[in-house]
Amino acid sequence: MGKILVTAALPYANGRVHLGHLAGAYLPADVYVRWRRLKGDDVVFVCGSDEHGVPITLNAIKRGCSPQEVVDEYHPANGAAFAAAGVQFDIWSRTSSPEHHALSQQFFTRLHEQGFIDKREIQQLYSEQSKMFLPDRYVEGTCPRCGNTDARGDQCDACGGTYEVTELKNPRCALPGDTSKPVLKSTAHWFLLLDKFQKPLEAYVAAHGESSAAPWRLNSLRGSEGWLKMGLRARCITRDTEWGVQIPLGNEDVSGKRLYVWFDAPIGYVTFTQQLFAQRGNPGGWKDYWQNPDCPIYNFIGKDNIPFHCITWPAMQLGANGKVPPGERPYSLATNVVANEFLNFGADKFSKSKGNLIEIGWFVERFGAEALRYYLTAIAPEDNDSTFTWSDFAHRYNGELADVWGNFVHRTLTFTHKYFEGMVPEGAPAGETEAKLRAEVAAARAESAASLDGFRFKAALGRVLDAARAGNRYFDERAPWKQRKDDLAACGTTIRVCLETVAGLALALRPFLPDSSAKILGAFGLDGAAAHKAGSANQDAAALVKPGTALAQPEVPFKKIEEKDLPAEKA
Ligand code: B3M
Ligand code: ZN
Repeated sequence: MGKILVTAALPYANGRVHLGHLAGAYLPADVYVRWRRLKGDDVVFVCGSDEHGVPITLNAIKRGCSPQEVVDEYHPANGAAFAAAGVQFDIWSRTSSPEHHALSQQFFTRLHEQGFIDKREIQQLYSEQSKMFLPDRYVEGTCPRCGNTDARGDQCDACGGTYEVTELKNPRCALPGDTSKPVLKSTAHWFLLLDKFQKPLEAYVAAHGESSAAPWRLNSLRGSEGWLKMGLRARCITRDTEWGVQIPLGNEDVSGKRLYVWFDAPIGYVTFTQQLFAQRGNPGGWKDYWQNPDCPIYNFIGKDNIPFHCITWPAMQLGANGKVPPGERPYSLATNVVANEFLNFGADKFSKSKGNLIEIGWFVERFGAEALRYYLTAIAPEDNDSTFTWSDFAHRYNGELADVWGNFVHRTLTFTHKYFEGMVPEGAPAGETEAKLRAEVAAARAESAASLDGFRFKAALGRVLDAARAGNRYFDERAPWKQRKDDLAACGTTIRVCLETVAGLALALRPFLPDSSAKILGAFGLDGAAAHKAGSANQDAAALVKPGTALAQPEVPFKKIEEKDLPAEKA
């Protein structure tokens, strides 16, 4: 029981967030937050739009509008999409706020004053046709690491590598209508001297290694180890652009230059926490999360963000910690960087530019948030990329959520209403078979809890479904529709134990399926959070379901999806 801080990657406000984003960072983060809250922890969950950088300005150029118009459109749209999926941030803020600009400049200054930032004259790609420098995604070309010919200027989606734009092979301009060949031109920029953090970062990553008490997932670990092995090099943290945070160097010519988006974006996690506590009337409260060695911090991200969260951002924090302002303490580094692989759509990547994304709001309108949360957790890309297909979605939703869990809940409650006046029957003393099912439910809850603690969301959900299958098997074996005629007391026992199973598993499903679980628990007159505490203390769902309790009328919790409701596989 304690304070914890959870962050989910700040999505660029250059387009609508889609199912790939949700599965990659936001849904697992939300499930984890709900889980820790059920356990009684004091959780702060922050997120918001990343409104700077080339993804925004390039989109603005393509659409012929200002970057501000782009972010003003997508910031609220994306906030609404997450809300529709039941992802409940404590704050949904944006990096364009003056508070965020000020804090980003403070970080820069703290680092600069200690000699962690250096000015260098460098060669950058430039378009003679568009009369502008071409940072990051303004150019595309061949990845210097893996040879992918569709690599972006600063990062390759195929191998996850990041590099300086000048390392890119066969660069071509990504601006619409600009067919000129990019040329090199010299320009002054500021570099973060990552090499100065090599040793402390090695210690940081090693502390979360495979044999440590709480190891990171292999993707974060291997990525970080790989970077450290290559030896950290200075990284350019400014760009030739008019859009972004001003470089806070009064006596230098910084016109036409701004901080690199990946410098300011992670600082957003801090800014948003500060804004949240300011809103709560406790402006200093953020420090209890960011500058408190007893408060763990968890970053949920997609795998393409690993180097920035495991190397650059901790280096920035370590550097800033060398010069702590009065009234503050050093920043804590993340306890875990929970990175997911990608969710693909059929044979392709979900991609804004390829136009094959599935919007969250659109999906929720058709199939509901619980269907979405169930399926995306069931196929969570935790260790490997995974694939969304419409047929698999229908198959898993119908076959598991509706047929296994929904059916078990429904048949149990319906039977109770039909033959026991809607009240939990007393029944006869339970026998060995009942003890087995109770043990299975307790084991499922305990194992699911352990998986949640270990960020294994897919396993945590699957374990509960297994127990629901056991519930259905028990119901079938006992055949209460027959028992009722031969031995009413035995029939009562069956139904009582099934009702216990329903309540126990609904508790375990709360982080994943908050709405339906609350409804099911509500039918028992159980308030979820309190019931969870009572139930988790002794892992005994039986104690929650007292004979004689009147149950509300059941509803079909999960309506089947029919073939005709599904879009064509590659819509
Ligand atoms: N905006 C990249 C992305 O949306 C970036 C994340 C920032 S997290 C501080 O994947
Ligand atoms: Zn590559």
